[in-house]
Amino acid sequence: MSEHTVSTPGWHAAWLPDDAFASLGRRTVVVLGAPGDGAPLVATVVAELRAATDRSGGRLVLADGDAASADGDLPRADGDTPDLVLAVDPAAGLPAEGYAVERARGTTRVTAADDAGLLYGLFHVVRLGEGAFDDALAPSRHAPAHAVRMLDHWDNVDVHDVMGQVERGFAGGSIFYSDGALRDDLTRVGAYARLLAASGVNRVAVNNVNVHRTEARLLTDRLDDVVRLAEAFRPWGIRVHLAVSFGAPMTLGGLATCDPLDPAVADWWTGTARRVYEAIPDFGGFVVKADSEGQPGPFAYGRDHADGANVLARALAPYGGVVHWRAFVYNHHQDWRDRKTDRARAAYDHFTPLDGKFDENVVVQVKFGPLDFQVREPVSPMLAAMPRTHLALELQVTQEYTGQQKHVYYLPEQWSEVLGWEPWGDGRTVSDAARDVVAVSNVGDDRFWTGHPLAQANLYGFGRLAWDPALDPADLLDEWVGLTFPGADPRVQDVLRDLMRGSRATYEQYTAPLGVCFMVGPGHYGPGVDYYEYSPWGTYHFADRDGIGVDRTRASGTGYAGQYPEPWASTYESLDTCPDELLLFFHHVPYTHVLHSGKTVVQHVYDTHTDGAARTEEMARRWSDLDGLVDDALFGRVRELLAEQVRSAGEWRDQVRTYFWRHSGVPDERGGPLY
Ligand code: GCW
Repeated sequence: MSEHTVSTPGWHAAWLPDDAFASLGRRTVVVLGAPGDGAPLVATVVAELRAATDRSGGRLVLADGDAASADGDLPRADGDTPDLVLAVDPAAGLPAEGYAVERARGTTRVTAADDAGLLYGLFHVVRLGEGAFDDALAPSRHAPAHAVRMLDHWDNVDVHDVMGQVERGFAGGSIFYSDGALRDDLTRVGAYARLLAASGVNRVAVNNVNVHRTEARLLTDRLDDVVRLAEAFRPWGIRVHLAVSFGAPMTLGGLATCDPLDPAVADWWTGTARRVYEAIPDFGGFVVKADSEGQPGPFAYGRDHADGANVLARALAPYGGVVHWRAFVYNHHQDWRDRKTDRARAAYDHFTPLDGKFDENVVVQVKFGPLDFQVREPVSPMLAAMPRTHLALELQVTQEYTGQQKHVYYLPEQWSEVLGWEPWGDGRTVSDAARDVVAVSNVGDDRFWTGHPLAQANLYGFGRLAWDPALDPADLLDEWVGLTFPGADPRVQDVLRDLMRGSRATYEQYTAPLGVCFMVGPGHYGPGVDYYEYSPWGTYHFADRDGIGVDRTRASGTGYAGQYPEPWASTYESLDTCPDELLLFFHHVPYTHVLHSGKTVVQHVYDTHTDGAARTEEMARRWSDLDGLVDDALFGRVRELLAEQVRSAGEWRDQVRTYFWRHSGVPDERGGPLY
């Protein structure tokens, strides 16, 4: 539990405070053809509109008729022209979950493809605020770029001895489970589902991919818990998925094997999936971490990952379910003396030979980089190497390596870079290559949901970017500020822009430099330059008195650079063209190597660490300008966390600078302190 967990009931409204609905709530709103037409999300929309209009003095009219009949003659609400009309119109030619917005003759119309589209259209109007009723509003059409926009919770039912209630959770306990059981009161889960729907998320996996004993049983005798969670998410258009253990036929089914090619194993999965769908007809599917960090998998039987994934997929297929099969497979028993094994190569080496062998309802889920959610690593080459396999891009909203929700780190800046990256340099992006977009949630039972109140923007930004990867993170930030702090003094927006824009770059400045990765201490927080260097999990920088970095070239290194298509294989291979920010990921160079920026590696490290840490001090000063302008509890929490960020950044600065000094013997030409 974090020290921030409060026991009093109640939680922060995040991006849906009542005031965010004020513009809408003052208006006359008509919903056509609702409710009771077997579209439960329409009832959700109506309830939202009713609450908003009741609060702010507007009027809600539920009118008969379909969208088409209202085309010329908008329904009158007792003689008034309605300000807003919402209708589902399957004939409008919109993609699933899509909607169109237009304004004519004083009325704004939202036309939706289906009931989910109506819900997303409603939240679009909320985001627009007064702008939704401005005659200058330009017509627009909206549909998600990715049909599956999923959050994975690494929540445990039982508190795990090492990982706690939520693995890599930095916001208190789980909102689902407490001390070995599903919570009785799921009101807060409903509030969470509402926030997610407003950001565009439509799937949630409700338990940790490291599936321990109790959690495994969510699939069988604890299925009722999943039924209840599905009920809480359903009104918000969110389908529930479950992380399952590949070993379940043995641990739960009592079989002697979990060999995917054994017919008894296939039967067990078939029967189990049938029972799940009897209880939860809209169940989404399974998420599986197999042969990864100690989790069971097909390797024990000499089978490959396609054999493993397909047996589960076939059990789900009759019901339209999918398997998200994670590609996070690598040797975590490495020997630092072995210079050939390269963790970065592992997923590609294991999976790309299987391209085309996965069933239609398998989605191979790939972390965005080849290592593990680092502040800077290249985009995984696997995302460009499996054209005949459905892929999901996996991001991490929880800030495991990125400051653990103690540091301000606005992740959409990084995600937007990843989603828009062009593996072939020809306009096709990662977003085009990945069918689904998934991220590990950063939410817990903390009153601000995310520990650091500003980390709410990451959760919000994830949903919005999964819907539309082309959105500008700076615009998204303003959008989030507008919703979260409606009507606030303009200084609130100024300060938040100042703190959050470029915050990823700041974090990168004072932590592991130039793409070197890790350098973190125990628990993945704070500096630990050599902490992982001699561990079995991988070796990340090979620093000695002459130089630093991992040679991953084809010519003389691990060959990882050759996993990329052109133009990147050559770009990364060559010292002349490798981008500075990834230099030490791909090359081992002397400390005096001159970067494209004109600085030496060592001077770059000195300068960035000095400047990055100084920047956090400025951030803390800027925040103090908001005293009295935002909610006191929120103000206090952020102030406290900024103080920790300043402390931690100073520690990073001093340890990394000193490490480089002691290894290189090169003094800092700017003359800052070295120890
Ligand atoms: O980054 C690592 C984490 C593990 C996590 C694993 C994974 C759930 O340190 O805690 O396990 O990744 O993604 O499976």
